[in-house]
Amino acid sequence: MSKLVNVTLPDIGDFHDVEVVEVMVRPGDKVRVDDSLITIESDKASMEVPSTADGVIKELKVKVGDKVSEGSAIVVVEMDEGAGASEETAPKPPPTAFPARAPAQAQAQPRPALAPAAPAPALAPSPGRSDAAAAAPATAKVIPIQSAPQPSEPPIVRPHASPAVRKFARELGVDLTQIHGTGLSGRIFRSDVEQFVKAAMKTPRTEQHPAAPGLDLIAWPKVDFTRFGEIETRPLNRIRRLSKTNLARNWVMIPHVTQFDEADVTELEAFRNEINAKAPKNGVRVTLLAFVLKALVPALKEFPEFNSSLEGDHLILKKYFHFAFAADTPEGLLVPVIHDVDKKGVLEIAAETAALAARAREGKLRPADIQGGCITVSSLGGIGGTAFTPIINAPEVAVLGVSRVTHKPVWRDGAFVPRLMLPLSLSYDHRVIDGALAARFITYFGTLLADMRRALL
Ligand code: CAO
Repeated sequence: MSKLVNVTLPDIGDFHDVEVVEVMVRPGDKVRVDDSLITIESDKASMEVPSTADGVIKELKVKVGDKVSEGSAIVVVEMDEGAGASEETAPKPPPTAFPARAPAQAQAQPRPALAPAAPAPALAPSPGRSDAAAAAPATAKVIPIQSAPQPSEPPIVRPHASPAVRKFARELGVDLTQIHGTGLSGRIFRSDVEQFVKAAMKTPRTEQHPAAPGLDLIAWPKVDFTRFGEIETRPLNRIRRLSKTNLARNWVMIPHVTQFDEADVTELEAFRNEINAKAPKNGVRVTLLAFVLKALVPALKEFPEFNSSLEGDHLILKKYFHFAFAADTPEGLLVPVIHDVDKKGVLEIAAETAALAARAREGKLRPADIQGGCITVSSLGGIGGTAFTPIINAPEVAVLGVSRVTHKPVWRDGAFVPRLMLPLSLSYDHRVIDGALAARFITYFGTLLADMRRALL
């Protein structure tokens, strides 16, 4: 005897019309209680919605791109009578947060902080009816994956663990990705976290890998500013909170060196103005950024170390050319990625840059828009300044800062001639790139911008 259970989206706080960014199951798939069904993503958080029933997926009620809100149907699960279901699906007793499938989960669990799940009243299926419409709603509990898409972060590998175990690990400062769970498919239980902590306590400190080894800093100064005058306290938004921790990590963990240079873009600017004079025809306004991105392709081909990531004692050299660029938005700094720049022309790159920058400012970047970057370009040329020291966007090994072009007298053939010079500030990871290599790279890059025909060679 089987029954159909409608798994629906629970209360996810103030979020409405949240986008489905991933559907992890297909009709016919077997699912267990707590297996993830879909991922939803708002501008504030990503969350997984797990199944509340053991059984077989009978029907998908959503697809990628759909917008869902509390109560939206997600899937219909065909359950064997007597098969496992979370307490949310059972008429009695009142639901606890998680099913009792493992000792660590048997107790009532606190709700995840970002997405409180309000269990819906449990409804029994209509007797005698087996169609999806008659299915009993079973409200799923969403699990926050991350509070925001992280600029150019590698794809998130999310360990299997309940929110309570995650909370427990968080409280102890344990990184769940370091633990191999003893549950099914590596699921991590509270006991696994405890074992991990015990083992770590026994390991000599020198063998451990703390997030910032060797940093023995004094406490941050605590000052009562009100003693000195009027103040206003403004909470950091999500993007600034993420930037704060990422930038701090990158700054302390990567030995940065910044190499400065100037590229002669006199001819390039003349060409760009010519293109833009035809802008209505081309339909796109080309800025220097598009040429900078395009010229990076031959530069990275010539100097592959700049298209790499450091992993332990290995250098991962990438054969693809996906370039990130910093975009200044009202919410803070975001870093969208243009993929396959080597396969695109300057007009296409310019159009895509503008579209991505617009999406970033509207808070509409999709996860794919911010992943896979090889190197970042940070252009402050439209604003001003002569040079700056950009911070590398880990796990990349270099970031190219671009400042405002200015006319400068350049000594040529026995006389000063006015040339349009583009200031470049290249920060690089000195563990991967030697100073001489960086100087060669930036010099070569300058020759490409001075004569873009070289980029075609
Ligand atoms: N020198 C002089 N003028 C420049 C220039 C340069 N290097 N680069 C761009 N400009 C001009 C453009 O041509 C454009 O002029 P018009 O309006 O006359 O056409 C104007 O400046 C504005 O350009 P833009 O900013 O709209 O476009 P862009 O392609 O140059 O840059 C983007 C796009 C998204 C990178 C930019 O808008 C931005 O957000 N920059 C800030 C990045 C940032 O915050 N970096 C710091 C991060 S910490 O490292």
